[in-house]
Amino acid sequence: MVELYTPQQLAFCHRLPKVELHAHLNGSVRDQTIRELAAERGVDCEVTNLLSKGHRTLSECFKLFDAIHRITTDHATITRITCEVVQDFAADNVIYLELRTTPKARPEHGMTKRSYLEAVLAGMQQASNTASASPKQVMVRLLLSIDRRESTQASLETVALAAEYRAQGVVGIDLSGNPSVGSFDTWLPALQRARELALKLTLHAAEVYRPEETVDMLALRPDRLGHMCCLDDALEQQMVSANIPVELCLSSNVITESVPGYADHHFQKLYQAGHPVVLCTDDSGVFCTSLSREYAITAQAFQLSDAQLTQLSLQSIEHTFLDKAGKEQLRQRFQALMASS
Ligand code: 6MZ
Repeated sequence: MVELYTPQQLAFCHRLPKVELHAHLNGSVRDQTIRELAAERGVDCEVTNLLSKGHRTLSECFKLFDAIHRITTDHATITRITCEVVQDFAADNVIYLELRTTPKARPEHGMTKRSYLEAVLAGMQQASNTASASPKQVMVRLLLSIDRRESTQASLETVALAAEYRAQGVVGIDLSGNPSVGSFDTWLPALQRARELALKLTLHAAEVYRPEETVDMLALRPDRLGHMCCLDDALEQQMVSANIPVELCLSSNVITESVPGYADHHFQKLYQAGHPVVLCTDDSGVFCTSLSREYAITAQAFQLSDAQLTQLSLQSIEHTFLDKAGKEQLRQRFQALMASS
């Protein structure tokens, strides 16, 4: 088997201070935690079967998310997984994490979108409390996701919550979920509302080929785009001229077969054209990866030097949803860590 990267590349990428901008909470849960929760709820067979598959199509992925959601139903579990996910990114030398999650109303579990969000914030706080003595500090901000299965009303609720919890670290809105489900006009009112409220916007786009939808998404001029795997020349041109940064998740795209292999990934084309791109994990739990590993895979697939990787990571700071002062503070931390390493 061809090695995806060398141990030296992985070691360098691990040491490199990094910025994660596209990570879904329930897709980033530790394997061990999933197995524990599944065993507690007596559904270990179903979950273990789904987990054990190395390759999974996009639709199989969404079955796995549904299975994970069935075992992360209570507030204490949401708090636990949030804390663990933040700790895992910190341990990987991620210095800034924009975590995203879909607030869920589950009346049967006494959960509302608001109480779900509060449970996530409690997990962020717990991680921050336990990290106070550690040199590996990660600054965390939150994006609230709208799932493509949600109605106009439900997506408007999510946007209202995001605006209300801005002071607690919510910086924007994401549209995600099974790309073959739903129609863009359902969530457009909520996305426009987010704009009016000055929330930042990132959309999962062109994870499958849906050109009419991608045109509508580009017309909204989101602040960032996720994936952009399946484009024709005209759409690609539009994206490039709009200069919208793209969150790229190589392992996710290869495993789900949105792109045929690492060497074929559109990272290369966009990077060489100088288009703003950010390497991300998507779902580190579901795809058994880490941000360091994604950097190492990219380094090997496209022969990037340590200096180019450092630059790529540093430039990611520009595409965060922090304000100018926040970005500057993060740049200084990045430079200080590089100088001391
Ligand atoms: C689109 C994805 C995704 O929100 O419950 N999600 N949406 N494409 C992907 N590529 C593989 N990976 C994850 O985290 C899980 C949810 O994130 C979205 C899906 O809506 C999934 O249900 P949260 O924390």
